[in-house]
Amino acid sequence: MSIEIISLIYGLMEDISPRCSIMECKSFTTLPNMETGLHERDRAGVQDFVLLENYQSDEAFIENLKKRFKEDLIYTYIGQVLISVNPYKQLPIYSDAHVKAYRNKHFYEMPPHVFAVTDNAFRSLIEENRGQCVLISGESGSGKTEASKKVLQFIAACSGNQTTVEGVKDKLLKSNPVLEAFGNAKTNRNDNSSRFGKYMDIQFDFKGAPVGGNILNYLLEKSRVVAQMGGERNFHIFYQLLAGADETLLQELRLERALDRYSYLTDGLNGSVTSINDAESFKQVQQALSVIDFSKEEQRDIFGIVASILHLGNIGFNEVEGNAKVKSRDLVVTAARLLGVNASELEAALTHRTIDARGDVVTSPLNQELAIYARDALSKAVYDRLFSWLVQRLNISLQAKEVRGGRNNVMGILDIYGFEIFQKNSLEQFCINFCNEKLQQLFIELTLKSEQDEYRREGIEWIPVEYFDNKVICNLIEEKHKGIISILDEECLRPGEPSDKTFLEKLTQKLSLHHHYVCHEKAPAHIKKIMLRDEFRLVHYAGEVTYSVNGFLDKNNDLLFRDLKETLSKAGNGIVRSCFPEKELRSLKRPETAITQFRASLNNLMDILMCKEPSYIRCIKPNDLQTATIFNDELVLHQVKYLGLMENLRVRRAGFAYRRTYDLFLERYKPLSKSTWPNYKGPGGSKAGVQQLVKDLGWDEEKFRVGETKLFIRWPRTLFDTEDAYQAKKHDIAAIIQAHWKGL
Ligand code: AD9
Ligand code: MG
Repeated sequence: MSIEIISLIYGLMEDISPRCSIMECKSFTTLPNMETGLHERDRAGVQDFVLLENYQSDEAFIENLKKRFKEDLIYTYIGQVLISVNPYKQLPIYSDAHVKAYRNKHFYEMPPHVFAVTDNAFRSLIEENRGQCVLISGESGSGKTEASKKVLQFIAACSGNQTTVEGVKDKLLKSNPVLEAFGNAKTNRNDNSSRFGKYMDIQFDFKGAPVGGNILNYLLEKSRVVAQMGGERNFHIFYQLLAGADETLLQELRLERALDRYSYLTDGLNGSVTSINDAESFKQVQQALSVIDFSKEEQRDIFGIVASILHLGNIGFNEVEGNAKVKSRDLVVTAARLLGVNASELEAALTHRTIDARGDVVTSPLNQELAIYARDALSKAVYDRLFSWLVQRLNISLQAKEVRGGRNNVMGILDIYGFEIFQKNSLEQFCINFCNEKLQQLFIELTLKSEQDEYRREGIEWIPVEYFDNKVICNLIEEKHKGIISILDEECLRPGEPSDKTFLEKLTQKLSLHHHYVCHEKAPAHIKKIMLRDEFRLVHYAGEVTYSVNGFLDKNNDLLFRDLKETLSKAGNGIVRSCFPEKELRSLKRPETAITQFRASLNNLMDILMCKEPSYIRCIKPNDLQTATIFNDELVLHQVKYLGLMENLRVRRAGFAYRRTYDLFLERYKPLSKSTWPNYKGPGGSKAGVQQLVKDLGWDEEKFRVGETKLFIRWPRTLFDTEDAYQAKKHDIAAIIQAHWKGL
């Protein structure tokens, strides 16, 4: 066989080798399959915004998303960032066949999909041993949690299938219904809104089989346990238990099915939601708990706690000479039995407060208002700690027995509450929106900034693209001594009589000149009209939010009277006892404030994410009505803007849409020129080879730039034409080989 024919065969084999596929996929950022890519482009917009003719125009951007949404094409790329528009209906695009179709494919070989992003990350993890994280962002109801489930589904479906691995996968998948039952609730924006943040790490062995996992949870919105806004519900588990428990369990827990019997369930929406089947979900939760190895006793304790909270909520108080008295002792007895504490002790703890001032122990009675406060604080604390206990317990079950892969064999999935603007916004929204600011900061660091840094590093001449860097808002919130968090903590810890009002005064005094802080006095007339005196306003990257300071200090102090802690530390219910350890009572250190704990856990999360290779899924909701039929241009545009998608696209387009290392470019396209086929033999290595190749291809100067290590290509068309030429050449080559074999 001639040397030329051998080289031809070699060239073709290279083309389909796995080594080639992963590297191409990472460096050839946008190479659509000529059939699916172009076909789909013609059918409904472009599948990568980089291909959009009028890429500077907001209207064109929205039009493209809308066109695709109407055709049920909910995914679109900007380079490697996936944009996902919530379809609000089940689409037949997540089947096993789809998993298979996306497995081991070049990123752009198939239409955009959450599976493509996952496959890409998964292969980087396995083949390059690089820790990965999938960052999912977007506002409440935009589809983050659903996307995170699809990521998990794909990983579970396409990784190892030995019995041990199946067990781990089952547990990972089953952790979702449990966490959602206890951590999600119906809000006015989303019937299944996550009221906590979740970061899940999946650990793999060196063969790519999942061997364990770990979940970090962030700030559960525990105030929901005792009060909900109109139209909203408490956490799902309360309704699930009442609807799904059998008669024996209900009797054991002294519960009745009627929701209106429970004061903690009657604030908001008193009833069921059509999209939710509570009884069915309860069965799933019970089944999931069994799969995750929760013992019968643990399950009994968990539901005992949930029931005890419903009973606690019904405990009312009279006031006699300024002292609170429990109205119905029966309820205290029932709650005490479920928690495993002494009823008289619980009653006393609900109506008294003991203060230990350096050895001077003084017990004083509470008035009615304070007793209600103590009761609600107890319910919130018990629920909150039960939730954290559940996560810890899940982690024990998910712990890898033995990890043989490197420590980088981890893929993280971040699904955290979206940006929130409510009618009334309190400390919870402040924390949630702060978290979103930090994630946007990470996006800027890792995507917009790093993209531009690459041009600089590669020595490519480049006009920087302006983008809004929200670091200024992060600083406003978290800067030491000067930021809102420091001011809040200072006020909480200050002796004297700090109050929400004095906190607001301090804020205004220190921050009124900041461009992103608006106080009532200095607000422009049209804002002043809608602002109350106990409110401040922040200009977040995603929009302006007015916060009411009412309750800020109280929520931040997160006080649970000592008497209650002491009672619970002796509980017969094992979970309660472990959630309120005695050593906490003995500690002389003042517990950290809620916001300080939150900031520390967020910064820890940022550190984890910074050292991983990120994949982005940016979720968008098409309307506020949770319906499949409406695409609200204005609402979508707002999200596109604040998610920084236009800037993201501009950065990708203004520069060079594609880049590829010289070695890889030459390896693939060397058949297109005599000077590089079968190998480039001139001086200067692959860089010079590529320069020669593009010269032979007749590319003009405008189309590309030569970087230090990579070739940068400005327009997609250039690459498509080259790829077309390559495909044609491949056919010619195949024909030559066939003819050669026939002739032998
Ligand atoms: V929140 O910040 O937790 O309040 P998410 O998590 O962004 O919010 P979620 O994933 O819960 O939103 O999606 C809201 C609802 O939209 C889901 O309950 C589904 O009914 C619907 N949804 C979202 N994504 C999809 C999808 N890919 N296919 C079908 C979807 N329905
Ligand atoms: Mg969610």
